[in-house]
Amino acid sequence: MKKIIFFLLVFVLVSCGENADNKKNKFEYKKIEKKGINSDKKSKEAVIIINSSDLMKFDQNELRVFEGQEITLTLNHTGKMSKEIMGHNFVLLKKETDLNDFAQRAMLARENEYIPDGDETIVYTKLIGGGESDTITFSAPEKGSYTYICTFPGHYGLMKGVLIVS
Ligand SMILES: [Cu+2]
Repeated sequence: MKKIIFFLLVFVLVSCGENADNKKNKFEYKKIEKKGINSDKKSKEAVIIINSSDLMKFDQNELRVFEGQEITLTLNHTGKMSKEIMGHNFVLLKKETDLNDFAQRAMLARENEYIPDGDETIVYTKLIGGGESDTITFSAPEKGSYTYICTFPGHYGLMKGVLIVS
C-alpha cells in the first residue's frame, strides 16, 4: 500500500511539473509572436521581421509604426520551395492604389519579379524562395493605413496585410 501511495505522489508531482512547463512555453510563444509588430513611439527606428513559408502566408497581417520612423524590414522565407514555384515578396502600396488592378498587372510582370510598371509602390523587397531572406529600409510614410501584399501570381488574396502609421 505504501508503494502505491508513493507512485501516486510521484505521478502528481510529475504532472504538476509538466503543467508548469506548458504555461512557460505558452508565455514565451506569445512574447515572440508580438516581437516586431509594435514599435516604441520614442524610438527613431522600428525593426520588423515577417516570416513567410511554403504555406503562402505572412505571419503578420498588421504592422504598427510611427510617422517618420526609420523602418528596417526583413522578409524571411522559411519554406523549401523555389521562388519559381512559391516565390514571395513584400510590396507596400500607396494609399490610393487599386489593389485588384495592381495585382493583375503584377501577375504579368514576371521578368521584373512581378513588380509592374507604374508608381503605386512605396517600397518592395526582392522576390525570394525557400531559405532566403531580404531586408529593406525605408521611412514610415505619413499617418494612415497602407496595404502590403505578395505579388507572386495568385498570392495576394492570402498574402496581404496593413501597415498602420500613427
Ligand atoms: Cu507569395
